[in-house]
Amino acid sequence: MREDVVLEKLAVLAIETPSWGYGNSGTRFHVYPWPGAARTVWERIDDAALVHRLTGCCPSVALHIPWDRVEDWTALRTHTEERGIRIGAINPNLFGEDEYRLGSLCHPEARVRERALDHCRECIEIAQALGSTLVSLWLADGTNYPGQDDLRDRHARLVSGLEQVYELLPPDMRLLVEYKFFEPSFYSMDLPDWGTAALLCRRLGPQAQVLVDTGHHPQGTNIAQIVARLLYEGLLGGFHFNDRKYADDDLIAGSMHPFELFTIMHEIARAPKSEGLAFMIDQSYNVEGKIDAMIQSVVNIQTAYAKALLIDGTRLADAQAEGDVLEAHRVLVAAFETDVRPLLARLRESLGLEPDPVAAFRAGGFAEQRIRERGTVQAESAYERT
Ligand code: LRH
Ligand code: MN
Repeated sequence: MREDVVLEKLAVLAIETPSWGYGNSGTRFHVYPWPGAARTVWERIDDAALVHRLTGCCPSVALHIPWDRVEDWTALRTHTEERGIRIGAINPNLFGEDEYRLGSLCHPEARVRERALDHCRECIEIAQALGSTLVSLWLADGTNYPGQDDLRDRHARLVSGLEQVYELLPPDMRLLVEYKFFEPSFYSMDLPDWGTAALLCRRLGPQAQVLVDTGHHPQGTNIAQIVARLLYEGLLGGFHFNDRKYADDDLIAGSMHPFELFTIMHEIARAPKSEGLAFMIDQSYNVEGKIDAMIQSVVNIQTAYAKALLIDGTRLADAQAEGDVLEAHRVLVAAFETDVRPLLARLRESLGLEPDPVAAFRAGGFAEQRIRERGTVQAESAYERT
């Protein structure tokens, strides 16, 4: 693909960052407070705006409710838009209340299912108030032991619950359905895989699409193939990009499996239609700084996409047609091994930005300024909360 076309496509790649990636977060063992980390949704949005200012490609921030709840949604919208970004996906939280022990939309008791539906209704209203057209739903629902609950009944509740959520959507709003194969449930997750999510979205209707979180698959899963299939079926709505070595580690995208991220972006680059796909980051940083880690993730996603756009599609198609297996693979590897840093630097310079946004953050005094303004918040892990 000609370089100018590659630059054009890179210039329209928009990556949404998660508000929850800017605050202190940790594991069940401990939360290590980061000096200057965002303490409130207002500061989390300030940091998301800084990431957009330094990268030029993160015009929206995803919120999680109630983690980001405020009294005055209009004030939050104004605060966000005054800083040059907008509110993106609204994530309901159907796992953070005591009564969700046995699930939310799939809970055996109608009372709890009603409560979960109420929360989804409220999140749709919040999205409307904030000018967002995306509700991104992940369920922690599942069981921990065989026999704990009836698996067919739970699926029936899931179908009924999502149908009721779907009915609540205004015409311009999309529902992203996120699956995960385990955790926090350890025997069955009610929404465990892409197939279940695809069946549900097909049943719900055109406003429902599948969200692929790259950390939510069993080891060895071919995520690029899942993406190719969902694109073919018109059921792919977007991504939660992150990386992992073992489980749902929520590490920097492309930090463990850059070639896997490249193969995923190859499916996106060759897709006839990829407009409207939500490219979102879903990560939390336990031992490193939040803002520069987020910027590094953005850079890694841009890098994977730039390399994918450089794949020689003609040579690839010819080799595939001739059954020249190695040549076909070598065409991909040639693009993957291309150093696209100069290309990305030119893109950023064309936007009036520093060529290396991580270096720009570190040299810009932004971290020091935040430590002066915010200090260091004492954080506590689940264990220490007792
Ligand atoms: C679940 C998940 C989901 C979010 C949460 C922060 O593992 O990926 O997308 O709600 O992380
Ligand atoms: Mn996710």
